[in-house]
Amino acid sequence: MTDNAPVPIVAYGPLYPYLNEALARRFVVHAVAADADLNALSPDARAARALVSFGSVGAPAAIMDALPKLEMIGLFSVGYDKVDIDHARAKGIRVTNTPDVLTDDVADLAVGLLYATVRHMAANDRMVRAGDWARGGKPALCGRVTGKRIGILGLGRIGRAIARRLEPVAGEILYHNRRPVADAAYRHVADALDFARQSDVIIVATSGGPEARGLVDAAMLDALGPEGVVINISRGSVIDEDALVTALAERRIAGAGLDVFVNEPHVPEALLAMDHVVLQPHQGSATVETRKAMADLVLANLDAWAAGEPLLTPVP
Ligand code: 8YV
Repeated sequence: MTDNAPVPIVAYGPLYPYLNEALARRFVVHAVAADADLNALSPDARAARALVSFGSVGAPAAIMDALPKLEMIGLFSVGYDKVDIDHARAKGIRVTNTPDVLTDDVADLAVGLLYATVRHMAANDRMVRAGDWARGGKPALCGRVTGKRIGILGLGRIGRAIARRLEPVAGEILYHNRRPVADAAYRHVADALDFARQSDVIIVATSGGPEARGLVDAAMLDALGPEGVVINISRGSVIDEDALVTALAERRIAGAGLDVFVNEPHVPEALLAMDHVVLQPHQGSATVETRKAMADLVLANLDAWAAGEPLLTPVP
């Protein structure tokens, strides 16, 4: 910082209230809606030197171009697929995210979704509430989790945390990454279709973005097969969503547990009527403790930037 004048920043899209309040104590905050007309920004907002944004809103090139003094983007998420990283790099804008602090909660949700899906927990809950059980209805028998071959697609921080949780119950844990992970005790399967064929469950834990788009396609779902289950806590775009809906509708796979979708908050209509699907409104990191830890990490990065110190968690 060059002087002690209050630093203007932009809060882009809705933010978590605790974060909003903490930002307001440090900076002059200009709220800009995610769908705002960027040509109509006030001169004060255009003077912003930092921008804070939710993962689902990110920072497209247009908002960076609309803020000529922008130096730093503090992202309230680990995934930065909605930030135009190349554009930020070209403009010398630094970007931070919130890794590690959310790993355990996202992994917990993945495991919860696995059990909920395989054990028909959401459908059975609906059955009890509807009074069908009391009227003598018999829930269908379900599959089991214990002994299953769990395929982790993307053995990064979150993938490993999921694997650790499932070690005591899995028949085997295998993973598919571009390259084997040096210190991982699990079996690496280099070919995506082989990986799907050898898995009973695929848990999608890879990071999103263009390279991962449509990684799980119709061929992979068919390789997983009619007893197979897909869990996704990563990004909706990693799965070809149309192919997934069709495979579920045609029972070419057994079920899916989904926390993320291509066009959030909109979920493909067909999924809403399927009992073999468990749906969550993108809740991976949404615990009181983790959302606070994420906000604190955004703030710590901004404080470091404002003090001219090294950023804590810069996006690589
Ligand atoms: C967030 C997430 O809920 O961190 C991520 O990448 O997907 C979630 O933790 C969401 O993006 C909020 O910013």
